[in-house]
Amino acid sequence: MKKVITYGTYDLLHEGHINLLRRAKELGDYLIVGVTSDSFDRGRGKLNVCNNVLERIEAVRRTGYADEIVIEDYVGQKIDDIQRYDVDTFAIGSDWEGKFDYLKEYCEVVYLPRTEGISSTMLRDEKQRIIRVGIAGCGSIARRFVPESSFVSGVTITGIYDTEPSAAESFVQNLNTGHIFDSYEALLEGVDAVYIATPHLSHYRLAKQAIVARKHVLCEIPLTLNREEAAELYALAEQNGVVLMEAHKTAHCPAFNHLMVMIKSGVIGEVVDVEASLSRLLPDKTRREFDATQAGGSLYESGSYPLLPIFRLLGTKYENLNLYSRMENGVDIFTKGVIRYPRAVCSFKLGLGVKTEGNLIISGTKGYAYVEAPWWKTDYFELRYEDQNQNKKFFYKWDGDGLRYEIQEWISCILNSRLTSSRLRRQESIAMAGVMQQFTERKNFIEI
Ligand code: C2G
Repeated sequence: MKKVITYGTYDLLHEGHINLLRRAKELGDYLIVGVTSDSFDRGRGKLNVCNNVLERIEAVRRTGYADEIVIEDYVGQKIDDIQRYDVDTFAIGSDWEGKFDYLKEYCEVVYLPRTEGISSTMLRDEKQRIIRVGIAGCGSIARRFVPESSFVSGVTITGIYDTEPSAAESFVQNLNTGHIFDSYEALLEGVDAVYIATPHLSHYRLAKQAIVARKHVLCEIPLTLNREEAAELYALAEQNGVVLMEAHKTAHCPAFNHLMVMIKSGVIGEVVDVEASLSRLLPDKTRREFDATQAGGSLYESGSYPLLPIFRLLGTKYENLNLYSRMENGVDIFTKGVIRYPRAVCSFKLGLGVKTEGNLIISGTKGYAYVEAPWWKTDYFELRYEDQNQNKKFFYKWDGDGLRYEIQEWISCILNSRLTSSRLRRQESIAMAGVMQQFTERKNFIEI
């Protein structure tokens, strides 16, 4: 019996896929079809796949050509499959010509003619609603947003607004994108959604204005520096039927999310301690980050990052939070926070004027997780145990600046009318604003 194997994503299964499967089947007596897993596709940069793996498997099954379907989940699996299933022929479309010649060591490799004029990308574009996004504020993070958004389908950058017209002009010229609006109101009128990347203190006002105008909002961290304001914005977004998301990169990091669900499943036992740190020494003290009138300082700047694993693993109902800060010209150049829960204690360190090891350690009754810096955009972590033979290392992919993951989730929430994302729950975002507020009010606060 001659065995043939072929692989694909088979998203929005179309005539091109069906022709390919038929031709592959005709090459032998038994056809094995490898369908990519969702995480494997994300890992190879396919962020816009519409059907999930179960739907794609079902679509392949319904063609009637596959005698067996397997899931492709890792790089190198093709060699393993060919040997495991004793495959005679590997077949793939001609768009891959030459790319799989390395498999010739294991079996015959055949490139079959690709069907012209049809592709999953084309079908996705046809059925895709395009969300017109406006950008408010054109600092360095907004500059990264534009190229990152090009990896997500369904988004177009319509325009930009900045209080500084010259900054907006150089932004549009350098990035060759959008149109300059001369007021925030005009920007809101011309778009479906807005990305707010302005200084912290304007977030609440701009987000509220957008939500009331029924525009979806992706707002840079920190969403607000006040718990009531954050809660009000989420309630308002719900009433107006729009998506409000805080642009928290770590919340969308694939490795971080996998670590969180593994720990929730008990791989290190009960979590007793989370330590998370992040420091970035900025020598230029004239920057916004050191300006007390613009809510500069370590906690406002990056507190949302360490608070995420703490709140995700232990919840937002802590018993007590103490803050210890080194202040300089009215801003904290270093803050250490200690959060007590009934059966756990967590701490975080943040520095703009103090350097420290930026790692994340989660300690449990059976073992601990170690994530080295930069853990907030990690592609690697380890689970460690008393018996070192049990230790495990996990590797992932983090593409580009990583903003594409949050943009993709935001757009997907908008297109699917999902008002909340499980990646950053409302109560977590509101609790983060509560911590900022406690600092502003100098409650349980000691200057060191
Ligand atoms: N195909 C085709 N004609 C088209 C479109 C796709 O013949 N118009 C073929 C592809 O060449 C491939 C198969 O259909 O052999 C599946 O295509 P995709 O779903 O796009 O999967 P792909 O990204 O090519 O993944 O490990 C996965 C493989 O590398 C292939």
